Amino acid sequence: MVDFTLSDEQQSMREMAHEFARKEIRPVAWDYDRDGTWPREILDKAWELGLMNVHLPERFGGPGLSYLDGCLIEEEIAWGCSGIGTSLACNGLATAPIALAASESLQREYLGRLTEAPLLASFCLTEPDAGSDVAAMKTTAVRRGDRWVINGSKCFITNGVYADWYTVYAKTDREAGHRGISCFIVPRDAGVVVDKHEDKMGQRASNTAAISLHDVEIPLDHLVGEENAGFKIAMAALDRTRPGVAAMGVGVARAAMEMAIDYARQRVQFGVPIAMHEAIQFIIADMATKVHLARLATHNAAVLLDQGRRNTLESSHAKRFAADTAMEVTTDAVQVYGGYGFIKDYKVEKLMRDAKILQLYEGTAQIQRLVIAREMLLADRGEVREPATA
Ligand code: COS
Repeated sequence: MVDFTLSDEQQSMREMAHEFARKEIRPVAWDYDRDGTWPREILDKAWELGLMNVHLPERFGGPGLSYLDGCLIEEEIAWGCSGIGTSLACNGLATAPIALAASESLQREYLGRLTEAPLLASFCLTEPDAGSDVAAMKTTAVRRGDRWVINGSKCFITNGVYADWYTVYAKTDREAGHRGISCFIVPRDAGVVVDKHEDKMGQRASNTAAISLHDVEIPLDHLVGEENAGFKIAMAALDRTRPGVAAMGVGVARAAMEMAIDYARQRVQFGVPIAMHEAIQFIIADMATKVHLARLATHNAAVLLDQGRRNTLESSHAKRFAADTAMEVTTDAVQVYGGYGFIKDYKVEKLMRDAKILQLYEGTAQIQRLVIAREMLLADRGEVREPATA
């Protein structure tokens, strides 16, 4: 059965997230953007309200919300500010591999920590020479006695400066390509070095760092899942988090569309509000359709996860379409503002800068297309692929 009605609980959760975005995030979002400062106070409040770590199971103190619930929250938070949204959502990416594959005792210790205090964790996959090509990573983990010894550098690490622990991928078999990668939990105090805080174009309230590990020793039991199974753990984790990124794209696009509509109603040219001109109406109509479809694709990808079904294709559909939508709608919103859209006082330009990263992180727009093409061309070779529906 296809039913797009939200339950009463989901509606109140969405309203709560929206109120938080409206009262706590929007009023300060442009200050954080200008200064590139860290929204610690907002994160602490969000943690208190249960807007972080939303998928962590109840047995570890989390709220155990569904993926669809998470998307409802992430859309609202990103409507307030996607930079702050990324800061809030990052624990979800770091913990997804742990929830998927780690031992019960690792889960209890490290997932539990995040529900006991407003701590952060980071997902460390990308390296200077291994972005889209994950299998090309150079970080190594070598077994020495009762320890793993890890060496390497990771870049573009969200919350990297502040994380309490890191989900780190490293080569445990250098000759085996993607089959030689393993996943580990590395506590910050094991010796993780923060090399650089990045100064970014957009989402400036999120923290992005380059980190390195020099002979960092961790216990043998800090291996997540099987040795050499890290690549698939990473891919499966991204299947679970990409709908959340898509939801953020919907939130950013919706915010830009609302601003464009408000502006079009009050800006007068040729004797009437520009909203009366068909040229502007068509732009608004396209924005509305894209936001609507991006949300449907996002919810579809999330609901499949909630049903325990594989969503690789739908996750990439949602992430690619919502991120592209955010970029297109924010760019068009600046266009509706005309020259004023290019001026920082008018605020809409921040959304255009923020949207760009959505097409880059958690798999670029091109990687999503590559996944979609492979799923369509290879996954069900010779078979008619039944469309997965919510
Ligand atoms: N779930 C489970 N397993 C998966 C999977 C998924 N979603 N996607 C791929 N796999 C498996 C494949 O089935 C294959 O298994 P076998 O070894 O048994 O054959 C293995 O993983 C390798 O898959 P593939 O051949 O497709 O790997 P590639 O090296 O060609 O890489 C892409 C595939 C490009 C899709 C992958 O590297 C990727 O997603 N890159 C982007 C990374 C990213 O998002 N970075 C952002 C970091 S977070 S900001």
